[in-house]
Amino acid sequence: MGDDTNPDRGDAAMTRRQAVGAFGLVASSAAAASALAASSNAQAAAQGAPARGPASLLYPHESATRASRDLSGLWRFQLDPTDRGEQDRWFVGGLPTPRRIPVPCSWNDLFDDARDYFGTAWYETDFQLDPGWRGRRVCLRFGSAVYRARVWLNGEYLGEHVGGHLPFAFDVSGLAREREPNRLTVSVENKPQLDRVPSIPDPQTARMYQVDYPQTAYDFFPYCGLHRPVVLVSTPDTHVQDVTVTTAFSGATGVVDVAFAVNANWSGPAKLILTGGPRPISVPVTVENGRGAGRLRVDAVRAWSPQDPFLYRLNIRLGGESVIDDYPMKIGVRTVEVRGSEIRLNGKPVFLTGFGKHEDFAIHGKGLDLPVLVRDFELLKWIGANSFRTSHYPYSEEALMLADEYGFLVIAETPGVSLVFMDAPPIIEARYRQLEGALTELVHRDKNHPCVILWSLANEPIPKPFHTVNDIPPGAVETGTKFFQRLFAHARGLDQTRPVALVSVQGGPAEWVGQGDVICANSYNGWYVVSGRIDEAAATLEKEITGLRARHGDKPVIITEFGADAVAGIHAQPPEMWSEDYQADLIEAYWRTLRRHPYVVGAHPWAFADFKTAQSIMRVGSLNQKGVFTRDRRPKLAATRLRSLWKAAQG
Ligand code: GCB
Repeated sequence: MGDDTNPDRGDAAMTRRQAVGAFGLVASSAAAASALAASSNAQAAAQGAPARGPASLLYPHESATRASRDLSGLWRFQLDPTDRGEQDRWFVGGLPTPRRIPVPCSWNDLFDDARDYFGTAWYETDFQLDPGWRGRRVCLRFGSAVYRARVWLNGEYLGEHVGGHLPFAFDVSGLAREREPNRLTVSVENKPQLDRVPSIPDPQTARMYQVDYPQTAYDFFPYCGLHRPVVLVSTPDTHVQDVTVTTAFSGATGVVDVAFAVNANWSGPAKLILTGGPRPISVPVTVENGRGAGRLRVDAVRAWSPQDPFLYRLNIRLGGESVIDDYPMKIGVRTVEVRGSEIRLNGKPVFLTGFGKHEDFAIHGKGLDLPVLVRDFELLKWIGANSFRTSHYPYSEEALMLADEYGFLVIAETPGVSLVFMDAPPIIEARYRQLEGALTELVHRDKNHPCVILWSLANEPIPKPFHTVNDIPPGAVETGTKFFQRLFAHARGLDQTRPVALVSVQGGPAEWVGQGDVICANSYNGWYVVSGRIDEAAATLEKEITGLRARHGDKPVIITEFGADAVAGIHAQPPEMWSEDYQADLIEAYWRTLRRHPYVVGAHPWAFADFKTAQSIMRVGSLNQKGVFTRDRRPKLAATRLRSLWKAAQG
């Protein structure tokens, strides 16, 4: 936690810079960095600090050449309902009447006046640079801020990032003072807007017959704030900026291709070193104009899989005799592909058991919560799950790293939840650009995780919002078709090594879903439709999946959501809706039906645990209670039922 008194409050040279980049962290931080470089490189030079450049987004793993400091703790915090903070230059003078807030955490469950607050809020902390970092490159890295963050250091504007759930960073070399305290100020704003992703339904065009509070077009609480750690990262001036690892097999030999980038167009010798196998493997590489690439061949390779999630350690080491930079990371050697109606991992078909989840817990909201993360993964193992979907946004990097270690297969989803296509073209285009940017950032962040086997571009896009009485506007389906053609092409351009899909509802529209390599469908027979009738629900499901097969040829199908709300402790015989018995029986009926169709390659009941939603007539206690576990992770009847079904299926 920083000190409340800052001797420098207010006297930093202040140049207010324009916000940069519509959405891109790369664009915004790079543009901000070059703007800053012009004005304050003199200060950097005076401190012997490197000239600023674009900040790397690599996860800040430490090594002999790299260190990081997590600024998590109790920061100062102030709501700004009239948006006066920028005008009144709170980033110079400090927050006028702050209270304490933990970072990372959502603000909504902490303060009564902040639960339904979706405007601008300000965060502030002080830190001292490590004296050992003198003269080194220092970056400031945010794991995630929902939704739009603007950042100042010692009164200097660094830039902004728009869109939650993904990291952004700024090079602050020279700007972070070495001998005096530094003040970091961040404004975070989460106004519900039509042109954002996710968006709200347009009250002008959508006539709603059911309105939630706060109004969201999606079914989870719109938590906001600094949700993931804010970290200072110190690297050598010349450093590895980005790494892409792809793996393949040649017989029993693993083939690991590594391409990497070094800042400032550096050229020189480097080495790739792989350890963890019987003996280290090292390959020399020549870096030219900031680009290096090499291939490691691993004899008798241990392939990564849920059964054996073995990770090798890869070091990208710049320099010859004396090491300039060393970036360490863990990698798994595996392949994933769609062949006919199968998803194949390392050449063998897999069947996905698991859940759609949420980052959600009482009081923390969507703030990174490592104990909950570990407990969830333990429960996933206990129940016999081998996979999960990051519904409905990118999860923390810590979750992905842990999934690599536990051996979970991950469907990694963008924040594109509940997209609709009845709004004006400029709104749809703004959403497209936001989503395309988020997808770029997501693939860039998670491309090296062996656990990620499928990109999900969206969850339940629909021509018009649910709960509206309007007809589907003419052209909405075609507009969506074009939208997804662009998005699929973009995804496939970013990553040729993984299949891509979108998650549909009510099977359609077929023109959108069919663009995927895998057909992912959510299905709520027995709940929203065919309510209360489990046998009929199973018969309707049967028709649904044979319909998907007829429409989409031999592509593999995953039923990515199904289930029923169950209030823990409610029982009924015969089973009826909202009871634990009904939920367990419905899930079992789905499971048995799905298993009769060999092209169905995954069954994910919705959801792993109960989670917070907006207030509505549909959600008892403002919770979606389709969890197989309660919000505090106690198993409902469905959990023990699934455990025996899944264990039996695994033999
Ligand atoms: C869905 C959505 C999910 C909801 C779920 C429900 O189809 O994808 O976000 O929470 O239904 O329970 O209504």
